[in-house]
Amino acid sequence: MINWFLTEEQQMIKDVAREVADKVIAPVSAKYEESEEFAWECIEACAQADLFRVSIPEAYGGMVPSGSLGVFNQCLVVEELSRVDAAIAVSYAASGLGFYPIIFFGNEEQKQKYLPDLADGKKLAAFGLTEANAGSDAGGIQTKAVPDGDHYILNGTKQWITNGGEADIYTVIAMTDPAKGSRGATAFIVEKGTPGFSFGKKEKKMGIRASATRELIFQDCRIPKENVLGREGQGFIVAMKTLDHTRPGIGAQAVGIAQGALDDAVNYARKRVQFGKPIIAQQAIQHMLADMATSIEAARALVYAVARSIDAGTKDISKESAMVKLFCSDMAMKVTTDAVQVFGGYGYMREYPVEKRMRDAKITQIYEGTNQIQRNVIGLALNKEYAGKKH
Ligand code: COS
Repeated sequence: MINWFLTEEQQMIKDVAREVADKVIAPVSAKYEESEEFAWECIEACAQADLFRVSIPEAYGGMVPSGSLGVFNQCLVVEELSRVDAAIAVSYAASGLGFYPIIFFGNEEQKQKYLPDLADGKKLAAFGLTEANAGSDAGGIQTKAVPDGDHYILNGTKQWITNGGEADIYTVIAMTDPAKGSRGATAFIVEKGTPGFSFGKKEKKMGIRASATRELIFQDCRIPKENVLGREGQGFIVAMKTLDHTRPGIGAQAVGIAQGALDDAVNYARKRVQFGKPIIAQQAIQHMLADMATSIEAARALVYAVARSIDAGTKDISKESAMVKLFCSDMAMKVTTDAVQVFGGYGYMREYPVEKRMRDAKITQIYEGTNQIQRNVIGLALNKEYAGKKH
């Protein structure tokens, strides 16, 4: 076993998350997968276990001391929850995606107003960037926010928003000056219940079925000016900086999913007898399991290194954050596909847990920026880094 040299507090966070995952989530995971209902009882268990506090500053009800960010804590929790159920893990993690912009760009009043309830887990947050015609091309959003006295009027629709309809607090990116392109976007805090703000139908998905994915619909929705996050025109930066800090969490989710698949596969291979011996004694299976275990450890090491680096204050982290998301999600897709293979025909049956893990792994290659976009981010950063260097 690798010693990750967790502090006492980090070990406690990991242990508590594992306990919630094993005792509360595991017994109901299949039920929520089937019904596709939002697993409020699991979210409430996370709240009671103080798991929403791990990435919120102490000053606002969380447990992150000033000078740190809690990204590593968040990764530890997401990994443990994803080992058991990636849908419930993403419902937890998407609240972080929604509240990180408030932590990074919120003013004192906004932080005091919104963060304590999010730290208590009394409320969930969500992040509204994507639109029907603005997925990878996030700068192409069309939702508009037009100033009107001491308000802005929002019109437009956000698509595929995790926690949509369930969350109370939404960070929404809208165009305030479309002529300026990405420099004309602004971030807003929008509360559920604001007149003119409604939700589309719940999407039916390949995986992470217990998570809620809905449209956010704004029709002449009046948002007070004090709900602008950061400055007008800073919305694209708010979104990009947020994603730089949350993509390691997707890496952690992928590691958790893959670890769960490996656990299933090893346990199955030790019991399943063919040709007179457990299939784990067959080298073809042994080698698959060995590759799976090795790639999970490599991915975990990358998540932990980058998350710790972010917490330590490293500023320019876009490239490494993209690398975590890219490497871990591709790893999880491969590991979960191989886990299904180890199970053979049983792996293809919904009665066994591994096909769910394979379906859940797929989204980690897509959301928070497709892996093609991650490669663009990495490639552009390399080009910049090497410009002018002599080799
Ligand atoms: N941090 C700070 N600033 C950033 C940044 C980052 N990580 N990434 C870009 N910017 C800045 C750029 O410096 C540029 O600023 P200037 O206008 O001052 O030059 C501005 O933002 C626009 O950047 P760029 O021209 O690179 O933007 P593009 O429109 O080419 O888009 C990508 C860049 C593709 C990387 C971006 O749109 C992206 O990440 N897309 C995926 C979105 C995503 O993850 N969606 C999932 C939804 S959330 S679940």
